[in-house]
Amino acid sequence: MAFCLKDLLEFDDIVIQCHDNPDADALASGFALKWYLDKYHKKSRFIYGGRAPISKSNLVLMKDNLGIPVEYVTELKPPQLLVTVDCQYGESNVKHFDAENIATIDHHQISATLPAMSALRSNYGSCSTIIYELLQMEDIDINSNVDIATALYYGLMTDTGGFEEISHPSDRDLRDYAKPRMTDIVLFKNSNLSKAELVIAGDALKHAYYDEKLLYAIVESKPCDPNILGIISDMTLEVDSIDACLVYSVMPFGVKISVRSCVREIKASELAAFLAAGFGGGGGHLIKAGGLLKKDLLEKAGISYDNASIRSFLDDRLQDYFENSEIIYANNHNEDISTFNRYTKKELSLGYLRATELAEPGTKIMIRTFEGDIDTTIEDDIFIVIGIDGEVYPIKKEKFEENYRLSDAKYEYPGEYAPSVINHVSGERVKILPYAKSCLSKGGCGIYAKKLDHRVKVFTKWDPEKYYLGTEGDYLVIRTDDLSDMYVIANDVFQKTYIKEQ
Ligand SMILES: [Mn+2]
Repeated sequence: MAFCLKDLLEFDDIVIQCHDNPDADALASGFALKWYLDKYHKKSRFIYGGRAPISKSNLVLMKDNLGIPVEYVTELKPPQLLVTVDCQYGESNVKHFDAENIATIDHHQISATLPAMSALRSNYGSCSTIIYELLQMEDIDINSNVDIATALYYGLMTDTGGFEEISHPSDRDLRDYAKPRMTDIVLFKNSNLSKAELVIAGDALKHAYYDEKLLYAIVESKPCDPNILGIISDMTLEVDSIDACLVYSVMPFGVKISVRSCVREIKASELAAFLAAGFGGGGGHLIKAGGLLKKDLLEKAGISYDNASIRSFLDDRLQDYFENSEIIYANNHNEDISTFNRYTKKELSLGYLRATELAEPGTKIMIRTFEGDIDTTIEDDIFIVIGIDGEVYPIKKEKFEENYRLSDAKYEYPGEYAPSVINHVSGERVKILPYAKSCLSKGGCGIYAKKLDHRVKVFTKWDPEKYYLGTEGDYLVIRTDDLSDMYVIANDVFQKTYIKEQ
């Protein structure tokens, strides 16, 4: 059974703990969780340990204005249950307290074994988003308490660089759903930086390293608020001879990174994910992205946690990224297909529904999926197809009938984020899975494909703005009936979708 908040109600003596040096996301998460426990008259406390109580002005304001009952403690009588939020028990930035039982709610990469009671969603932008979803599962509306809505919104905002680095649809759901007190948000936002931090930004920029050949910059900043990193990277990217930059800071708990790119050959989100792969997580958008490499995971991999080692590690990763990526512009590219094999598409079981089941024809809607938001208009002849990985796309009736046939089998959704549709007129949100039925894709379409042994970015003839990334193990694919139609298919999707021709 998946973890839900009700599980916590089994206990009577509960302590919620967030990481040392709490940030807004940690404060918001603990605050909302305590609010939930209070509703059920459970005795609970919200605490944190570490070197010192919070002093950053935006956090002090947040605590005071929203009435967050958080306590700085140095000792704790072992509670019956300790719930860690925005962190995991036993991590180096989480002060150790004994407890009879442990639960964890966190959005970072797993650093050790998780307790049985845990909600860990590593690809979420904030822990606030997880708490929002867990509350929603219990039918509790965060907007019924404006202090809670404000805290969760601000928690997500600060953990995703002012929403610029959001990538998960659940994060977009919280951003769009929450109704915060905007005067507070504006106030917190403008109390974010101290004069000392502005000096840190200046110092960091003074010592920027520029790679004149590969046109990137790397900047180390002293430990500071992650927002400062975003400000430094925004400024660095504006330099005329810079295409991309990495700004980082070695914090007590991990290396915070901020990545920017202004060329189509580098997606900031992908570069951030690449730099953090195996050590934490990174993501965001084409131009702006961020991430975290956790101290515990770096040390586990034998990288010593001092500034010089971190720098040379990041330097190597960047060099690797820039030197070992092949770029293909499908429009004027001649691939030697003699090294490719021929494959045929298998018949696949998918889901579909008619768009008119969701709203009246003519209604403008937004389909929210794992890959992003798609705007479209409901029409009589529009079908919505749900692919093998849960990806969702609209398709014309004609195309649907040509490429798919209906099936009587019960539809089962394969993805993790249940796609929904937002009606732009009424603002209403409709889950689409209850309407989904089964269909089969007709097989037969032939391709040439080759397994990749290096990183490749393909600009297809359809979209010259954005590339498709293939890494080792993925497949480079060319249509047999159009050799200029090249793209990349991820290894797992390829195995599920294609079969080698005899
Ligand atoms: Mn967080």
